[in-house]
Amino acid sequence: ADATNGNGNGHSPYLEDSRTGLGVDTLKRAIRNNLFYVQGKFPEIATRNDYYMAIAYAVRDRLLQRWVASVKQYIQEKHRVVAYLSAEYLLGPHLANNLINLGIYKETEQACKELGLDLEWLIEKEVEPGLGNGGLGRLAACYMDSLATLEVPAIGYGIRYQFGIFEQDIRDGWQVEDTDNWLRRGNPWEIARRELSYDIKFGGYVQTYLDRAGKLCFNWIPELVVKGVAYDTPILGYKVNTANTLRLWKSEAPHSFDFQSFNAGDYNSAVNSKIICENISKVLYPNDEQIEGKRLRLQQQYFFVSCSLQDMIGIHLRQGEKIHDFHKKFVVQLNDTHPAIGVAELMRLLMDVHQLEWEEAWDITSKTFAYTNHTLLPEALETWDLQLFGSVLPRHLQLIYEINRRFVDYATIKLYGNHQKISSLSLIGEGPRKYIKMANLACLGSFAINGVAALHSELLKKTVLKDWYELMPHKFQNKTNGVTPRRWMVLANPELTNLISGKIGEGWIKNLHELKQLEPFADDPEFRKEWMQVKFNKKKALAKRIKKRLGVDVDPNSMFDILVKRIHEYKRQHLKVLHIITLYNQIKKNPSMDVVPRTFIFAGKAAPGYRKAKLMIKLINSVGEIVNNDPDINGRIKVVFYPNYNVTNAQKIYPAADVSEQISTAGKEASGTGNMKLSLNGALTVGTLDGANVEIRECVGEENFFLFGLTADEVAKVKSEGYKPWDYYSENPNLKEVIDQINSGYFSHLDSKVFKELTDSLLYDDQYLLFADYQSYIDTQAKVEEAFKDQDKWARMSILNTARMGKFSSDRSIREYCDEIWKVESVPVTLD
Ligand code: CGF
Repeated sequence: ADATNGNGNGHSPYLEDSRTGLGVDTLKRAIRNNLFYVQGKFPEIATRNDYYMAIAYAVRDRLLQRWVASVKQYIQEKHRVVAYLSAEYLLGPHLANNLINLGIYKETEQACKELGLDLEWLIEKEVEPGLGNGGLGRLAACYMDSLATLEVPAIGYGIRYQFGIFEQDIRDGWQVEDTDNWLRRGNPWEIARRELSYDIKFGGYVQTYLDRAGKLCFNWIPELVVKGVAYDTPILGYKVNTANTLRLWKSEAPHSFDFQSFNAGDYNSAVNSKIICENISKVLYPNDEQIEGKRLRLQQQYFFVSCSLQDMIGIHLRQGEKIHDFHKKFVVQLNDTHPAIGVAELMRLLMDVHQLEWEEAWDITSKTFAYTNHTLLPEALETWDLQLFGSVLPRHLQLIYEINRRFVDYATIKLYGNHQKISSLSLIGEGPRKYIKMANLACLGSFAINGVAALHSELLKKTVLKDWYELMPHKFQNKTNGVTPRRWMVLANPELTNLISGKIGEGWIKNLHELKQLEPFADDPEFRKEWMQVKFNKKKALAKRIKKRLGVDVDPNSMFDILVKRIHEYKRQHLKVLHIITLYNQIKKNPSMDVVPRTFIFAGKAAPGYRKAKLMIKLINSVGEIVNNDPDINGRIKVVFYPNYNVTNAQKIYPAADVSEQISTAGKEASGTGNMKLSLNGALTVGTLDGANVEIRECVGEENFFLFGLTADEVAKVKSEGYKPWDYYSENPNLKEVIDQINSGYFSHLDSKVFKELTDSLLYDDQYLLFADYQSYIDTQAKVEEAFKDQDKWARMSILNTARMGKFSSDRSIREYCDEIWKVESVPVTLD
């Protein structure tokens, strides 16, 4: 097979298959028609965006047939449905993905060509919907893809943020943020369902009264009512007819204008309520693994959860079913605790709106929800100040008190006398200020609780959810994360896709375990050559982008050593910097030394309020400035910080990686999913035994993985024995030299204060044990360098990495969720 443009066994994932009934000519006509009828343009005056829109609408039309058929069939046949509740969906651009899943990439490319257009150039025009921060939101997007591909009836519910994750620029080495106005040119992939809206209450107070039968009733009189309007995006599976719905809620004022105030001459308050309502879905909070105890954030969470539950109940009742059977129709997955308020909201809806008694309402609720935990950082577990909570959701505060009262009664009997445990399990935290513990609400209200990698799920049971595990062990499960091979291989790396399919066919795209069949080709010198040629081409393409974006020349023959993810102390980007400076010092002392040329590529966003993370970005850029321009180094090592890491950029970076850096402190990263995408694209991992690294290493073989650092148990032990980073610093001359150099201002134009906050935190605290792992990391990097010198051996290891990644498809994860938690089945959709 031709590595760059062949299509293997005559099959290509880009070739239209017979079901779609689409040919090049029809597509051309559709594009021309859309340009005229939708954009109101003709070729002479059409812009690049006009053509992008014309193609997008042509493709959307092809999706709609499948979408309508899916909805119709689900309604008629009344299947059990998964509702995935997530405050974030990091979808990435739609066009290319939909072309691949429809199987019409090649046809569309040809149609464009015949119209004098370059499809790739138009694809690049798409502004991605960045409605997520990082791993958690991207996981939700991969899961939506797999649910549809596996033909499982599912609805994704979330928020249609007007502004997604900020755009990052780097100025003078510092991160600067700009708003992400992703809707500025319109969004051809969504359909506004204005007829589908719900009223959401906030604030106010609760009236209590007895009804005629003497039953105690509650009437929530809100201070504010907001309207949630549904915006639907079809999510098509790969070469199936299933197109599921991603339903995102936009907040609006129930009446767009307060005419009473306006007529009374009070223009400000007339528009004020509109602004307050619209603010709720205005912007995504840019924090990953950090809690933001802000009123608006709580309002966002409640807003989308209430809209979604009301919507589900509506669907259920419209199908002629009884409210009592709600949990048989829907299983609701809580993606982290952000939607955990759903537990109290479903109780409210069942009791206050649908008049069920407490016992039955609780029975239904606790059979409906399942909860995925994504973090081991205790500080990232969400809590809400009780007073704030009560002022936003007074009725829910009452319900939570009552849920808790009943639970504490139960726990008191079960855990007789163990007050400490009972208070740790309580939904309400005591202290100078009381607070609501959302993880506890999620654990209590869910029938299943899962971690996202084997190690993470084990550690949950021993640490942050220990008491829950001891009380309710039957609820605990593990569901190791996965990534969709459609976006992360077929779309991001068509060259490798074709090379692989040329040898083993295309089955692996839907059944990633089939990649195993590649293993024997690792021994084929010709295949190894082709494999490395694809890698080289991808590195060349990335080098070109780096040059264009940053003006830095990087050599595609050098080792591309890649560390891309959110910037966080526990992810230890600064450990990588310590390695780079160590290497720099070695070369400075011995300029003629034989060193493998390396390009260190970083990318990632820091939460705007996270000072140390922003300082880490500045450090990377400052070191780059010195290293890249030092004549003694002579280009042998280069440091690049690629700005604005998002799905679009990730698709360009992963395929070009030789080395994947997964260097978090063991016991801190729940799973990681970048580690999977990089390894799938043939990168070799340098990693700690953390998150899913553990399972990746098991699968690819320890000889194809560069392990370093303390284990999670060792980390705990070192800490409990009184960790003293200063000792490591004073006893390791290379480490000392590096830290002193940073502190001397060597990388900051002799300003010795710039990085002091960072170096002080390492010297006197070093929560994430960089110093303890430093030497092991340096030694392992020397092994990486040695291995890279033998390119043929490296190629073998790289092929085996890809070949053994079968487990890490999100299809496998979703299958497990379906079988072991959700109890839902595939429903193949038929087209009329
Ligand atoms: O979720 C994360 C990521 N930061 O979004 N967590 N949260 N919260 C974890 O840190 C990752 O390890 C994990 O892969 C991801 C998705 O589960």
